[in-house]
Amino acid sequence: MEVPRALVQVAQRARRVVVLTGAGMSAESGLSTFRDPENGLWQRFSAQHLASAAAWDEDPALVWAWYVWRFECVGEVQPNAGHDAIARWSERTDLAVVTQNVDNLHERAGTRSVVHLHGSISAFRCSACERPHAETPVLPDEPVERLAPPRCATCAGLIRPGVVWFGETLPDRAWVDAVAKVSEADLVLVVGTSGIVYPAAGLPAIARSEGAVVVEINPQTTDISDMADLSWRETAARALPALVDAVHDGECP
Ligand code: BV8
Ligand code: ZN
Repeated sequence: MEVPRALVQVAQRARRVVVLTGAGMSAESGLSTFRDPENGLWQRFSAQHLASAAAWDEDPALVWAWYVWRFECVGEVQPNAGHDAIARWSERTDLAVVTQNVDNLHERAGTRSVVHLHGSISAFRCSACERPHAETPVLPDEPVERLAPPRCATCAGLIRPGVVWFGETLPDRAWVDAVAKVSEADLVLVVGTSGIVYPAAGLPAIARSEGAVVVEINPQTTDISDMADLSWRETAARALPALVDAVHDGECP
């Protein structure tokens, strides 16, 4: 596969690299993105609605069932060649991942520096006293549309997924880390995001304003395409291994 020459040159020179990822990064692992509807049971629901505090207040059993289903999906898939390439690159370069994804595929591929802007689907906590909840949920054999959330052992509050819902602010630490990393980067790769959800979608512009080269990897145009220095219309699992090979081939061992 032909890798854009300008990208290889920038990547070889880059001392600090940040990879911003969205749902498209995990698509080739078999996880649905937010734009292309879930298949089967959940296609009747808008992901953006279910991923909101309003939906939780309205019907916690519906929202809980959806998250337990997604939690199980993440457990059933593997990191793809794109996740693996980023992990390989991170062993030889100062590289950090800043992700909107709540799955743990970057970590399972071996990338150590991962900032989760929107939380993690494998972290659960009490919606009342915020205490972490260690037990991992299990889905009944038959797919269900509604499943009662467990109760907190301390205050009997409802246990919720450790993700950031629409209308909720991002964890301070994660946001401050993300802004610092993109502001110090030489190269920021924006992989598999439609660039619609804020404040995450504002990070590429912050990076550019601080002098980073911004390169988009996405088969489709997005709300970020105009401000990117270069857009490579390719998929994550095809483009990233080719790029990392090209970067390392050019380097003296
Ligand atoms: C907040 C966790 C303070 C849960 C998620 C400014 C302007 C307008 C609106 C707002 C604004 N500021 C705040 C808002 C409101 C809102 C927002 O942005 N709304 C949007 C929809 C307009 N933001 C918030 O509520 C945020 N909180 O701002 O708090 C506040 C509060 C109220 C009012 C003001 C301020 C919290 C947002 C976080 C919500 N939680 N996830 C869960 O996952 O269940 S967001 C969730 O959706 C994901 O984490 C991700 O961020 C987003 C999905 O976007 P993508 O990842 O980009 O995925 P998408 O499906 O859209 O696109 C996939 C892309 O991949 C496509 O481009 C496709 O072409 C590409 N692709 C497909 N296959 C591949 C591929 N690319 C490469 N390879 C492939 N193989
Ligand atoms: Zn509690």
